Parts: sequence; structure tokens; C-alpha cells
Amino acid sequence: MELSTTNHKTTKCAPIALLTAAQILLTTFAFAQSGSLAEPPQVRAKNHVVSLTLHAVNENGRDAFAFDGASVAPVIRASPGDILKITYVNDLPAKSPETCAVNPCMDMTNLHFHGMTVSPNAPQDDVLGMLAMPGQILHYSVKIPRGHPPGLFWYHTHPHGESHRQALDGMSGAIVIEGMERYVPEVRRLRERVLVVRGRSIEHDPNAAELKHDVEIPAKGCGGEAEKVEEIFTVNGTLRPRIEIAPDERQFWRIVNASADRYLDLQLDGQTLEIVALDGMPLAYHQPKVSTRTTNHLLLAPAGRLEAIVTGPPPGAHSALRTLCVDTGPDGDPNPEMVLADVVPPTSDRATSNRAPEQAHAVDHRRPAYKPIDVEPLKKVAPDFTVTFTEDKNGFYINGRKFAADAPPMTTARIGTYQHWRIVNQSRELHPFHIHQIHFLAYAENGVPIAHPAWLDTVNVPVRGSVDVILDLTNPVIKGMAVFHCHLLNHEDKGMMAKILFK
Ligand SMILES: [Cu+2]
Repeated sequence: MELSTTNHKTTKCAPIALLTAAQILLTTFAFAQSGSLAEPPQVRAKNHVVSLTLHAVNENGRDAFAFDGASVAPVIRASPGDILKITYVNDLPAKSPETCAVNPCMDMTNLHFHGMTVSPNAPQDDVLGMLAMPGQILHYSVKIPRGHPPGLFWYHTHPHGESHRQALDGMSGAIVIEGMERYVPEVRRLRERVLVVRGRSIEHDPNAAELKHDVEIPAKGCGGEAEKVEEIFTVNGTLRPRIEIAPDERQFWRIVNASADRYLDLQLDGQTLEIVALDGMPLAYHQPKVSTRTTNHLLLAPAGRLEAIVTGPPPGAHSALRTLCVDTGPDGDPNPEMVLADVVPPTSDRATSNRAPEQAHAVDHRRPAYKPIDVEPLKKVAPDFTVTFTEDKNGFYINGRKFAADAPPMTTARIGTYQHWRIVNQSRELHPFHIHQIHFLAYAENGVPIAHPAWLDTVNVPVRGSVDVILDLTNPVIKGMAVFHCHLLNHEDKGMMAKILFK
């Protein structure tokens, strides 16, 4: 998917966030027509098997996934109990034209099924043993447990040392596990949109200034970071697309932060986000009485997912889906405010495209499963394990160690239990903590209870601070060797990853 560089010329200079509501209403669409939101192809199960062939390719000097002859990452749709059979062909060049965190790039690749509670053993979600060099093929066969929660997950490349380069180039795609309507029946009737937000490097782009202007990045920096802005965001491969929604229409948006190393603080101008699920976990799953929660904006760490019901802005209002400034700390990368997409009413000749698509998804008529857990006793015990993030000019560390492929597991965890972990950040920048195969309840930040504790697979850890989490290790399918790491993938590539044995 080529980056659209269509201009969005505007007649004003002030960022929209600073305008009054009246001014917003008076601001007609001064923007040139940008691209519509691209809708990637969807691959569904036949007889409970989702079967596809995915290629890793380098197109115009940039790594990408290719599917069905096009450079696009399909949305994979499956139900609990299905099997993902993916033939993954490494067609990357033997000699890479690119630069990696650890050079030279070997153009080695594999797949990670982010957030899914599946086996870490080959031929499933094994990022340690399954690696394809250029010309090699991997055969994945991933069994999705029958009791798997519904939600938005994603697949991305995960070769240690070059995952940042490949993910930043765009080697990522969405996975939808069907059945969210079991928890929030309204979503069955709503138009669904899958939004894959990726970072795009403008570090060496001759049009960097114009691109920054196009997405309305304020001239003044927003955090304590010293460096200049090097990345912007695309949505489904397009820079600042138009998303059509009628006034007061409700839609179900499923958003993944697929960027390699940038945070999103999502806001829909003038509207609220009605959260249905976070990181692929329906809010109701652990709290049967709480099906949604409303917020004005939401911090989404790299790799995080937000599934929310949104409402179309009133007639005549200009509204945008934007990310607000995230202060990543004095040693962090600039993560400024910018517009991700323009939210516009459907044009008359396109009215038909706004209908809920027929047979958008297989409706799951089973009763919802719930898993309320009494976490209070678990919070009272001392941490079973502490993860400490540090960094220096030579690399990035967990508990003083850099990842080594031949190292033993840093820790083990017994299946069938819950564990209390504390994640400590001793550096001067944010780090998002991620662990494979499982979800955890993030319930305290810097020792203070979090207002809305959430079950996540990736959580932000504040600068010089900590997060306390309860890990759910109860599902026996996770048995095997997995990893936990920082999801700023250049940090992971430079050592901030460790193994854990689930036994
Ligand atoms: Cu990090």
C-alpha cells in the first residue's frame, strides 16, 4: 500500500483542538479531498480453518507483507475453535537494502500472533525457534482455543535484531476473533471498521516538512524530548484518510496501534469513545456488569488495541480522529499531536457504502462466557517477580541482562496460577511492557491504584516509575517457552527482552 501524499491544504493555522466549538462549526471542509479509508481484504474460515499464504517482500526499498499478488496485509477473521493455517514465504532479498537496529539486516522473519492465548511452541506462536531466512518458508498451524475471548489481535514480524525495521516498514496486519456481540449485543448492528495505525518514517524523506504540515503537527515540541519528529502515522496504509460516518450514526471501530515505537493518545474531536474492549479483551469478560466505559481520549501503547463504539459528529462539524501529544520523557522519541484521519459525513453518491455490510461477520449465538476473578488477595502478596528496565549507551536491559538466544529462561511460571509482577522503569523514557500468550490486570501505577484497571497484554510503564500487574497463567495451552519485552521494537532488538518458561 503506497503512502498517499495528497495534500490537505487548510486556510487556518491554529490546531483544531484550540478552536472553539463555534469556530469548528464555521470551519467548512477547507481540505482537499484526501483518500478514503482503504479496506484491506478479509480472509475467513472455511470448515473452521483459515488458510492463507503470506509473503514477506521488499517493495521500493521497504519491507511489506504481500497477499494475493498485492502488497497488502489482509484482516484475518477467525472464531474460537478455528485453526490458522498460514504459509509464510520469505521473499525478502538475501542482501537487504536497509539499516537495522543490529546490522547488517539479515532479512530473517517470522510471525507473532500478538495477544492471542495460543501455544508458544512450533508450529504455533513460536518466535524463538521459527525463523525463515530469505528463500525459506514457514508453515504455521495455530489452534485458537474454543474458549478464546473475542476481540482485535494482530500479527507482526518478530525476528530479534530486525523486528523494528520490518514493523516500521509495515509488516503487520489485524486479526479479529469473532463473537464480540456476545458481550455487547449492539455491535452486531453497527458498521465495523478495522483501523490499522502504522508509523511511517520521515527521517530521510525530502517532503518531511510538508508531510508534518499535512497532519497538522504543531511547530512547538510537546514533551521533554530533544530530537526532531521522525515519524507520522498512516491508517490502513493511507496518510490522513477520510472515514465516513453520518451525524449521530454509531459505528464500531477496532483500532490497533501497529507502530513500531510510537504511542497513540486517541481522541475523536467533540465526541466520546465508548470502550468495548482493550487489547482484545472485552471489558465485560472479567466484569460481567460493566459492558462499556466512556472516555474522551485513551492512551494506546505501541501494540495496544482499542475497540470502541463511536458516534458521528453533528452536521457541519469538522471532526478528526487524532492522537494527542504523549510526553515520552527526556530520553524518549518525539510523539507529538497529529491528525490520523478526517471524519466526514458520507457523500450522497456514496451513501450505499455506509450501510452495514451484509454478513459482515459470522454471528456467534453462544452465551457469553465470563471470568470474574477476585484479585484482591493477589494484590496483597509481595511481587512474585520484578522486571526492571534500564538502558545505557550500549543497549537496553531487563534485570541487567540483554536478550541472548541461547540463554536459559529468566523466570518460570506454573500454569494454573496467577502471579503478581512489578514492572519497574529506571530510565528517562517510557517503555511499554508486553508478554506473549497471556493477559494481565494492570492495577497500580507508581504504587497508586489505577482508576480503571484493565486486562491488557501491553502496558505503558512511566518514566522512573512502576506498574503492578496480575498475570493470568491459568490456560494450559500456553505451556512452553515464551518471551516478555519492551514493545518499542528498537529496544527489544537491542536487548530488552527475556524468556519465560510456562510449565
Ligand atoms: Cu523500551
